[in-house]
Amino acid sequence: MTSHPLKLDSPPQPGSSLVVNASSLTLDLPRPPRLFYRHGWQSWSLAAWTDLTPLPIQRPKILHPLQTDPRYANETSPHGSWVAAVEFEQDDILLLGSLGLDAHIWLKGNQFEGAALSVSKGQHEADGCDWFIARGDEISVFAKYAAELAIRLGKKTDKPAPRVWCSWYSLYTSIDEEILFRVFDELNDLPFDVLQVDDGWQMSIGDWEANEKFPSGMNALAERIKSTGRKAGLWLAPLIAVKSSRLFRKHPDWFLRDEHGKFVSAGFNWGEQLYALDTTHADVLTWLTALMQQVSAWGFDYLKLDFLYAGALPGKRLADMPREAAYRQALKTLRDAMGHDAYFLACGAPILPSLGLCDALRVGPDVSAKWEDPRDAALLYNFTTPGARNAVRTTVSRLWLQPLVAIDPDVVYFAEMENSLSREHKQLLQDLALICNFKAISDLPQWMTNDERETLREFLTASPQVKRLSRATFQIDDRIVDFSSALALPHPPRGLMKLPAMFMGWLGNQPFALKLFNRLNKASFEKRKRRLQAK
Ligand code: 9PG
Repeated sequence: MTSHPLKLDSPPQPGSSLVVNASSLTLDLPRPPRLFYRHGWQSWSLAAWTDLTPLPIQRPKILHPLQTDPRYANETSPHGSWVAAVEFEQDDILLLGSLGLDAHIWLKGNQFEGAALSVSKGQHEADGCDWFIARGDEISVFAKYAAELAIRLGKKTDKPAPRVWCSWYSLYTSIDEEILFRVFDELNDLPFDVLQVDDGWQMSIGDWEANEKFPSGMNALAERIKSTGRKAGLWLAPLIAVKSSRLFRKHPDWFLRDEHGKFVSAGFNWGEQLYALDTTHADVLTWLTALMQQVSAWGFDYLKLDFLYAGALPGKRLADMPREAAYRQALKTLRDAMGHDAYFLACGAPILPSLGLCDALRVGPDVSAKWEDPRDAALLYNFTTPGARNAVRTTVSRLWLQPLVAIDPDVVYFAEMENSLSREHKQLLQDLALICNFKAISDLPQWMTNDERETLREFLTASPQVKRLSRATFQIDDRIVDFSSALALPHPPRGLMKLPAMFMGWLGNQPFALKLFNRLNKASFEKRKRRLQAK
């Protein structure tokens, strides 16, 4: 079927919806809206209801490939990946959502514009691109959209929601087997289903073997966890590598390049430039399969696969296929190779193309033990960096995905120690985890008082009744929880504040500054570890 551009002069009546097939779509709005629902590309990218003024371009630009869809990072009109909505007044929302994988939507003046990119470039998808349009109250238009997506992409598995202890938000990369074994022992009486080892165990980004901090090897690590009857969890970022890795040095031809033959940047992290595998290479898929088989042979059966966006970055692939299709093929290969009994959490992952292929999906940025970093929020206008407020804002704005996949709001905190969140903010995170029914924690047992430990135990065993009351409010058993304080965006830098904003944007773009920042961070994690060892 060939798909054509389509122009619709009037949207559906309130309470109704329709599906149309078009390569691109223009939809006249019946009246000027007051709010816009912006949906970011991948787990960490901003999703929020905002007013109609264009948002400043988030900084620094060097991080665009790992924080946004780099293809649209410099757009100024309100826009979003796959789905957008406008609010005319309370309970009167118009949603335009793609049912295909490669669409982008803009609000231009009084019109929605949607484009399905592989189609408009002439590479017709076999069945064209379907678009879903609905008008009504927010909860029901998003629910109808989710139901249409479930038909096309698949939905939630019936695996029980895991209760996870994850090493990242306390030890960061400063993990070693001695410290983890101690933590596992001291957590023993708490009802966790998964103990998950995060970043820090591997030789290098690209070389997924135990480093010198894990002398007993990965088998022993998984065995130690499984001997207590729990699932062994492991973090990996299988679709990226750094240039210094053996993988990159051995197979530079496996990495994604642009049309000029230059390696495509997958962003900058750990003080290094990141590169993306081109998953349309048969050899890359074979390597990914072997990697997943290795990880499951070690004994890990809960996998947090991270930085997955790299598989869908724009670039010139060996096989000419839409980037989202290339990504989905890679994800399916990873999924099949790890086994369907394993629990698969996708992170840093493009949202729509991950549906149906993973058990859980991170739907917001990382939390941290801080509410908000004023440098990132007010100067860089970046809402994808770690922080509790950023995580709550984007996760609450993506709760409509719940019928499709288990949604991971990231970890919550209980300990006072090493944490600057107020009690109220800790409670908001815990409440959001109850709403998502995805409970993950990183607090170290050594940090917790007896009371904190008991509160954590209650949290892990709770299964409250949850009811959504409005965009920002929920009823959890007999309590009302209000997330409004997290949802708003701060003002863009104004007046004299524009100067430090420009300076920070420039500084954040310099590899030397990011390297230095990374070193300082690492030093503080190491210091924290020494404090712990002294206890
Ligand atoms: C390990 C971490 C943790 C964490 C993941 C991911 O620059 N960034 O925008 C950026 C965002 C998230 C991030 C790293 C960098 O963290 O979400 O849970 O596993 O990797 O390195």
